[in-house]
Amino acid sequence: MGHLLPATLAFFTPQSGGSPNANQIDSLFKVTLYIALVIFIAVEGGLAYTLVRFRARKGAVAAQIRGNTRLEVGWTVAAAVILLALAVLTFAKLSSIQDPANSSPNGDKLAGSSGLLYASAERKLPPNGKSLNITVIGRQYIWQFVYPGASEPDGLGAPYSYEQMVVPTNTTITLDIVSEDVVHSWWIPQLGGKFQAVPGYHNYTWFEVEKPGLYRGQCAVLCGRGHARMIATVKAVPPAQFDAWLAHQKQLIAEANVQAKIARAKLNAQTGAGQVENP
Ligand SMILES: [Cu+2]
Repeated sequence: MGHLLPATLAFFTPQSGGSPNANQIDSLFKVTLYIALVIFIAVEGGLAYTLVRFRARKGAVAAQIRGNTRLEVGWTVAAAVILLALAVLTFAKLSSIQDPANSSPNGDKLAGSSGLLYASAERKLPPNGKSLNITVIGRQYIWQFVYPGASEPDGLGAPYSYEQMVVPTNTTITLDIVSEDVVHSWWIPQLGGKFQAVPGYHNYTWFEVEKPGLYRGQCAVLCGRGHARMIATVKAVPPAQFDAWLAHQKQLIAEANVQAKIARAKLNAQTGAGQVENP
């Protein structure tokens, strides 16, 4: 029974618990919800009471009331005060939702590889300037994630993964969200709000996962026939495990590229150079 109320409320409130910004959104929502609940109960209770107390009776004559200045001024001022309080609270919390915070002390060290640091005039960085930046690329119908660690000066050779993003726990992750074709929408509810991936534009957000685990999401805007299959998961693992995974992923991609190069050379030898793309 003690779990019933929190469980019911959780059904009506945003998912949270994955990242500090998602928790802030959740607490803002709950403040508004509780105020609305009190007003809802007061209004509906008053209505129900009035219906019963002043129901039609034989011989009863209804009182004819024409306005009540004090009451009307009262509810107008009260509504304005509530609105103002909610606005002040929202703006007070907004920066901690939008702006990335520093990683926790036991997060990934983000040291040793300058590729892990990212600077941009538009992107907001944590106060210490350090975050793990991942580029989220939306395309029909799969999400691609590009991690820092480009091996070539033009930015190529960076490790990447599809559908599942792997991140270190307790580390500020900044996202650079782009699209290759149509508008998609990046959304992992437990890790914060929705962000559109719009062709030609960059959108930025961030999160920090405390607990290792899987956080699920789904492209949140209808982007074509395969939209339903455009799922996304974020897998949070301890920093050491992440570093090992990233190195392994990089190695797998390098090996696959070597195999592709051999296959291309073989095809070119059979068909003549220029017959195969990217010789
Ligand atoms: Cu999509």
